[in-house]
Amino acid sequence: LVCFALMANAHTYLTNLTINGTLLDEGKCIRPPWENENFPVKDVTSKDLLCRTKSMTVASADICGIQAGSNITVDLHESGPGSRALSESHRGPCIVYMAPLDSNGDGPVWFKIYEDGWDKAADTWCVNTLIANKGKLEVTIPRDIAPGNYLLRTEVIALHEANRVYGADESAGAELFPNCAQLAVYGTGTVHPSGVNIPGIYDKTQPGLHYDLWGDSTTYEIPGPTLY
Ligand SMILES: *[C@@H]1O[C@H](CO)[C@@H](O)[C@H](O)[C@H]1NC(C)=O
Ligand SMILES: *[C@@H]1O[C@H](CO)[C@@H](O)[C@H](O)[C@H]1NC(C)=O
Ligand SMILES: *[C@@H]1O[C@H](CO)[C@@H](O)[C@H](O)[C@H]1NC(C)=O
Ligand SMILES: [Cu+2]
Repeated sequence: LVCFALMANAHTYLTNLTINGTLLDEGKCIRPPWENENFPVKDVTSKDLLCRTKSMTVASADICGIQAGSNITVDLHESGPGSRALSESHRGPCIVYMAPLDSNGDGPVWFKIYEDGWDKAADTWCVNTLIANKGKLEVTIPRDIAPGNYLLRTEVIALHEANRVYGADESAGAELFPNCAQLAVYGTGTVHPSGVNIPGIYDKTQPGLHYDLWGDSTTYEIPGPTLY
């Protein structure tokens, strides 16, 4: 039982944002509050795929201001400040999406702003880089998007059980770790990017989610739409 309790938390979640070079307090602008939300989403048709919560009614109290075109650093950790990003066994890509905040994540609103998969030559996955960078991932907010409030959705996908399609047995399938944050984007942009539905974008059988880490693949296809 103790072992199960530990394993249940041995994944990763979004802890802190760094904006304008300043590390913000743990949980600031992050949605939902992380407590009890450190679990993998395996059913990609679940509402949990949105922000790892079925209930988008629980908003963060804050919306963090950021200039379009500037960078945000997100911090992902296994069990709070100081802990590792996640287990080395959890190899896979990192993907970041945005959507207008007033959509609450519903509808074809999500556009992809960042992705990092597998560097075959170096045999390095985004997760390896994330662990080496002590959980930090730096992402650029597109310069040309219209000012306004947005959801930022970070996603790490762990492929260690993804050689079997989700549902094939109890542990089969990729582990997805989505988290969201609330941002107020400033700038002079005018673009309202078209988007996709979450859930709805992924299929458990697609090659980016059904993938054998130890097989003889020479490529990895990052799931989701093309980059904005
Ligand atoms: C996140 O912020 C808290 C302060 O709220 C700080 O103690 C902690 O070290 C920060 N976490 C990381 C990973 O920097
Ligand atoms: C970052 O700087 C912008 C000005 O460029 C400001 O509007 C915003 O509130 C700052 N964000 C934080 C979190 O301090
Ligand atoms: C912003 O982040 C990108 C990676 O997404 C990086 O290439 C770039 O150097 C960063 N820019 C600054 C000013 O730190
Ligand atoms: Cu895990």
